[in-house]
Amino acid sequence: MKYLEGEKQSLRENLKNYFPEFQSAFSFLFDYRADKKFLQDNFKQNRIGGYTFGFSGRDYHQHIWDSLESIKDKYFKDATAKTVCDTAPVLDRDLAYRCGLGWFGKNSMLINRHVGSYVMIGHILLDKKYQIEIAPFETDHCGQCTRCIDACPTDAIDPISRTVESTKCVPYFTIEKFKDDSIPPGNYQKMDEIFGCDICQEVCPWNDRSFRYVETKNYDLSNDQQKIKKMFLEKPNDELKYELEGISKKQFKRDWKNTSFERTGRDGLIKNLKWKNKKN
Ligand code: B12
Ligand code: SF4
Ligand code: SF4
Repeated sequence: MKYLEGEKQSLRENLKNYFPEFQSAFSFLFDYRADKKFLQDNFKQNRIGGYTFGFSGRDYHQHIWDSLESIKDKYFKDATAKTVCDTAPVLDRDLAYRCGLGWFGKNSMLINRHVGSYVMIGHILLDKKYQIEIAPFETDHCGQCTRCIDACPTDAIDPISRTVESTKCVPYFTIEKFKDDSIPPGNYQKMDEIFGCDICQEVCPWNDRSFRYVETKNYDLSNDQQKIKKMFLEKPNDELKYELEGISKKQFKRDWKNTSFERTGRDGLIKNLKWKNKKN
């Protein structure tokens, strides 16, 4: 992934390389997941990464940057600050771990005891230190469980190092490698996933909200979610591919502006679907 290489790589080695005034960070988890019934009701034909749907159908970056900016304006007016989520040369999981917000699961996700792993991570980096109590590092709560390793359809999780081999991971193939049409990993052709993958999270007991005390939200769909559902989740693969081929790149860009699908664009999605069609 180009955005992790070269200069970005050395920036990520130390927060001060990216933000020289750095003194402290506040780390936040943005919970986006619904319960099983909600998924069954909505993910009918195809499945997409939950984060594409969970922030009312909007691209999560904008939502999180806006939230962090308003927290910054309210509580950190007197400091020089940077609000970051995903795209900055910052190890988001590592920083959240250092803030005591969770441990690294065997699937490499940051898991929080109270909300599980269906969270996106954002931070406010500051040029001041604050006198607050810092949560201790979270201990590992995976125990002997191997559910995520067993369930991964492409054997992307290395059980020894507890890391994910990106090139085998479905989100890499479907979202990052959107211009390169080489052979997809493992069982991709047989999977329902067309954009991202949540399988190693779905099987994780820490995300099983049916017996955990996580608040259930009101799951009325927003207009953007309805639109995503109608376009991507209800149609058989060949029908969806045919429809996408009938839309120009520009039109697709206009239609799906401010959603996660902007990243791959029309062609990236067609590429993902092409492999599904080979199966038929
Ligand atoms: C590149 C990237 C990907 C790549 C590669 C992932 C990978 N294996 O690294 C691909 C495209 C495959 C991917 C997939 C997904 N991603 Co992604 N991705 C990133 C990104 C941009 C960089 C990750 C990175 O630097 N990886 C390099 C490795 C070395 O670092 P790491 O994964 O951050 O974490 C490891 C280290 O922190 C290490 N570690 C660090 N310090 C220490 C200390 C100790 C003591 C130990 C033991 C370990 C340890 O252990 C961790 C686990 O291996 C981050 C955003 C960011 N800026 O960090 C999001 C991020 C990791 N992705 C995220 C998400 C949500 C996903 C998906 C769920 C999306 C989806 N539904 O399709 C999948 C999950 C796949 C999986 N099981 O990991 C979230 C994770 C949230 C969470 N709760 O953990 C992040 C943090 C974005 C965000 N800001 O919220 N992603
Ligand atoms: S996201 Fe999917 S492909 Fe990647 S490690 Fe998890 S289960 Fe495997
Ligand atoms: S499924 Fe099991 S091993 Fe994998 S992250 Fe969850 S608790 Fe850990």
